[in-house]
Amino acid sequence: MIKTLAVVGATGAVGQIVLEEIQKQGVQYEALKLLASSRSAGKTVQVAGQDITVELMEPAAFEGVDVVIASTPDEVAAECVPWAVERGAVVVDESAFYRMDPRVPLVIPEVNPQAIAKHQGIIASPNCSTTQMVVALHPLRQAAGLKRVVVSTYQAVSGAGLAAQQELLNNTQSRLSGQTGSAAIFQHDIALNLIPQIGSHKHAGFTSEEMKMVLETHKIFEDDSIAVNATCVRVPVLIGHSESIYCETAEPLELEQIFELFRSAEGVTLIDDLPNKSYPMPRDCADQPDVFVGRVRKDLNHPCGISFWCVSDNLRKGAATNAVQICKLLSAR
Ligand code: 2RA
Repeated sequence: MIKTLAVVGATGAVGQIVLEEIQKQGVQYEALKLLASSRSAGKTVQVAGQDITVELMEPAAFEGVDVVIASTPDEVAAECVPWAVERGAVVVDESAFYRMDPRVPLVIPEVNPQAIAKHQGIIASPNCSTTQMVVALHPLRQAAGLKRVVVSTYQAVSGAGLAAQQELLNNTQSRLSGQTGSAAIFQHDIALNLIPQIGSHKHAGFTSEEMKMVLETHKIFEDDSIAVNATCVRVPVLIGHSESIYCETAEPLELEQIFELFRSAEGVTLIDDLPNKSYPMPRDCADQPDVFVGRVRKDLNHPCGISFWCVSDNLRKGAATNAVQICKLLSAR
């Protein structure tokens, strides 16, 4: 049982789902504090039938707090997470700011729950596009090792926040009425379009989002030898990131073994029936906690090559659900 649990960024898109997941996953706490910036402080939020007033996120607000779940932009996390840690709290942070810090475990409870034992006050939750890919690859890697991954993502606009969802809706309406949409949040008009850029240029022609998929995968699996190659694309979908994943295991697996591994993997749901047009699609996977896998095939030319399609709600398993699962792990210790 956690004595005082604080949710930072409680009024944001992910923060609201964090509050829902805390109840759904049955996280036990004595007191719940909601913290946010001055824009949202003073608002009232209903949690489990109770009205809670959002308090201003400032250093003193973390006095007496035991566990924090923080869903904020990187620059806010850089400032406020140390306020909580200095006052003795353990922070589950969803931003990218601390993910690659060697003192900070990067945790997906289905994959590397043991890593939380090494925390020094901060535990990071991975990027949404990494999380769903790693959850899906984990059973294959456990059974047959993992040498190489080539992934192309089809990422929903909600990964860029609530205003980005509105931009897609407004721009689609503009396009349908023959006008040009604006590009305030995205690099180009996203309506009826695809944008092969998420984040900024980071390394050797790869974007920051693509490099997150490489580096975070290495850190979670504790194996820098896995060759990961990512292309990240923004698509005009509201919720649910999709990924076309090709991987090569170290040992060959039979197709039926691969199906069985996906069927029995924790946090994975297999939907694979091509003749009956059954496979995961983002609209069906929204509001679901799992990582969905389908279109599973063996490479026609390589005995260890496997292709599959992977979809997950980026705001849930990609963010809030994973963070609350980490919080549950912490409170069980
Ligand atoms: C996105 N992965 O989809 C990012 C959010 N962390 O924009």
